[in-house]
Amino acid sequence: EYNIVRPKGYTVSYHANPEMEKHHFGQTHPMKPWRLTLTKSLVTSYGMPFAMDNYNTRPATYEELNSFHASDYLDYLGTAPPEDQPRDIDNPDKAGEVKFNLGGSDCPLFHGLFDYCSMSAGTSVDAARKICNGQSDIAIAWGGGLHHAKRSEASGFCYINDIVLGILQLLRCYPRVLYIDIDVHHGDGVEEAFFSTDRVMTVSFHKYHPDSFFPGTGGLDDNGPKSEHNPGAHHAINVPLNDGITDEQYSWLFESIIGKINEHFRPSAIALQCGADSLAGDRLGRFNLQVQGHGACVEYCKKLGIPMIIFGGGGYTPRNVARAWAHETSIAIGCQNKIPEEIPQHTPWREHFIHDTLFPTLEQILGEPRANRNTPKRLQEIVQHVHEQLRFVGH
Ligand code: TV1
Ligand code: CA
Ligand code: ZN
Repeated sequence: EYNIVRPKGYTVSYHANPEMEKHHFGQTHPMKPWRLTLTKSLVTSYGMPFAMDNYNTRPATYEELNSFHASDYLDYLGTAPPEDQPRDIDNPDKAGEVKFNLGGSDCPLFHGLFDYCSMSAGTSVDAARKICNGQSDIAIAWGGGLHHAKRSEASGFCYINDIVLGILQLLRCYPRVLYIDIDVHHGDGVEEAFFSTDRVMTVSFHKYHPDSFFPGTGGLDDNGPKSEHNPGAHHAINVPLNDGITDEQYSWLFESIIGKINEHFRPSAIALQCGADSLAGDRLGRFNLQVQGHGACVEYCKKLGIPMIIFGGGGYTPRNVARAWAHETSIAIGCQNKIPEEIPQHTPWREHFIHDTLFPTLEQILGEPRANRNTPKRLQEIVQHVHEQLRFVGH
């Protein structure tokens, strides 16, 4: 009814597995897979599926997971009993859980965990394959974006690093991949996975406060292990930020930094992690970003005209996550000016979208905005540092 049509000259694909949404990390855990249902509900009520290729994705196979993750880790992940289940009398020890960081409060062992992880990874791997074989120009995988998972370790709500799996697929057909991470947390798992290659450049924007904000890594000077024989040196870029950053500051930083990186590194594909916990009012985040400022990052990347995968990630206030990801889906399609700001009357769970609009104001979201602790001088210094790093990259 909004006359949303396929974009001219390029293809957008949407990759999701609705079974993922039914999983629960636990009553009070901040990660709510149900936010994907809310996102799909908005995307659908605006009529966006008509303008995209929609894929119901399969779970990733063991071999696909094994392209990054260690076998002993995957085997443990596949057999560890859920927390509330009495453990096998013959195997009562928790050694594996300690070793792989499973079963704590951040990374609980819940029912269907391995299926959930395989489905998330499946959406990202499928999205990457569609980009590789030229069937898609912008592939969307909101169920992925789990950037903290390590080769043999779960971390920060992430068990399988679907982004690394996706980038490994892209590297089969593209010489250079640029990874960009706008989640409020540092994208440490992806950064570490590609520390030793100059074919992947990683850039994370995040809140940085080593002793009080997870994961504590990602300082301005952390640019990858600097050794004579490491081609990956200088290919990790970190943008450490303080509480309360605004749309204007963030867009300026993003465009100054990504613009310069694009000139020097000349990526042949982009992997963009769109964690929505960088939005104002997030349960875990600390920034003052609005849906518009978050979406401006997607818009800027799209305008570079390079094949791109868009992943989800964090985001702990489900109504804000759904607004941002629906808006960003519309940017991918190029229909953002055709859809009304007001949430359509027929949207399932419309009552969750308090304020009835895609673009609530900071006052509506927060009441009193969070104090902005980012000075213009510091932001200038950050851009300056990044530009200096880039002298070591490309030509
Ligand atoms: C259960 C119930 C788990 C309530 C976890 C916030 C909870 C957190 C919970 C929480 C919470 C974190 C740490 C401390 C490491 C721990 C998807 C030394 C109210 C990509 C992951 C953040 C972010 C992990 C993931 C962090 C992502 N913050 N309530 N846990 N220990 N963990 O600080 O980047 O968004 O907070
Ligand atoms: Ca980040
Ligand atoms: Zn996060």
